[in-house]
Amino acid sequence: MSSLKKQSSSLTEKAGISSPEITNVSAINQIKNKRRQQPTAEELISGILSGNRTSLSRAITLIESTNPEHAEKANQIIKGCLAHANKSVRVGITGVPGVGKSTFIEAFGTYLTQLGKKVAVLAVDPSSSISHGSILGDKTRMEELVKDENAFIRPSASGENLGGVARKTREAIILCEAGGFDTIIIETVGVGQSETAVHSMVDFFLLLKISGAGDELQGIKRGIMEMADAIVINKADGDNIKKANQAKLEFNRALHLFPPKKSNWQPKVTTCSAIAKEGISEIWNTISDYFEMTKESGFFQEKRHEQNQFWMMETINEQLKSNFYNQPEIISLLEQNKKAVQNDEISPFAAASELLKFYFSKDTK
Ligand SMILES: Nc1nc2c(ncn2[C@@H]2O[C@H](COP(=O)(O)OP(=O)(O)O)[C@@H](O)[C@H]2O)c(=O)[nH]1
Ligand SMILES: [Mg+2]
Repeated sequence: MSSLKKQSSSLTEKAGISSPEITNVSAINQIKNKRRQQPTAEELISGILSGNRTSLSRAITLIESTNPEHAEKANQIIKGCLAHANKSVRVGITGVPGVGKSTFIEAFGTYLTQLGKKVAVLAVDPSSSISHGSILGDKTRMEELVKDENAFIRPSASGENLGGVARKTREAIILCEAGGFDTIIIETVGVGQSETAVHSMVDFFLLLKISGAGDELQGIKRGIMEMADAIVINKADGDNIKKANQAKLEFNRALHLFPPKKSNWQPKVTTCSAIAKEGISEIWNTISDYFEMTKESGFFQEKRHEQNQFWMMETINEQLKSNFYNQPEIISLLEQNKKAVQNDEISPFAAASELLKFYFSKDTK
């Protein structure tokens, strides 16, 4: 009787049908599973050290992330890898777009893996947020190297300023070295100050050129010539061979006019054809000679120590700057002061000093 009554009651008309959950249980489980799948910093470190590429890739992604939680984890991983880093040679390659960097790295990289080396290719390209990563777009030019199990190719960190991209590449070098890569190639396109950034993170700096219309030295930044440990004239094939050899003479002459380098190394000029894979072993021999000479003289280590000091200072400078410019009050005060300076209402120095005074008086984090 009572059960009958219950059934007919309007209050129980939905008996037997559970009310819908406000939250989607399966979605929650999916998220939980995903979280569980995210490897811990320790797991990534041991993965990297045992040569697992997925761990290496994931850790580099954490380095590149702008999420503060990821940054924390990335720092832990770098710390764990640091003791295992430093056992490599680092070669920087620069040259204007179209000179053949990607094609060269394909030929050079496969030559090195055939010698039994483990090669990691990274890039510093501050413009990559527009071009979607210099290496990524070029992976088609590195068909062999992409498939090579002794090579690791990573497109450049995108966006941000050069300082940020460069720092991330430097951190990625540490992880690659800990992952057993003994030859690190850093590619950069010759725009802005990216060569300087790359120069300060590599042991050997190679400038790729092609022979021009005769006036080889025109348009080439003096600073880059000074930084180069070798100049390689690419596309020395077919009708170009003669011109390439002429360019070689001209560059050689020009290089002799520069004061001697601190390393005492006399920069070399060679020709090659990245497409025909010619002249590649000569380039590696030159680089090897350089390493032999500078390791013996102590310059190799000295330069790395200097670079570490430089990067410490760079990181401090960069973070101070970004902290300053990202304060909401500073952003609006800066705008106001810019206008005031524009209208001659305040001197630029007084405006700057006002902003800084405000910044230092604030409890900033
Ligand atoms: N003839 C010739 N063409 C080359 C050589 N190396 C590269 N190239 C061509 O030059 C163009 C630009 O090469 P790429 O590697 O993409 O240059 P990047 O912009 O410096 O990376 C491509 O069409 C290549 O096929 C070479 O040694 N000889
Ligand atoms: Mg390229």
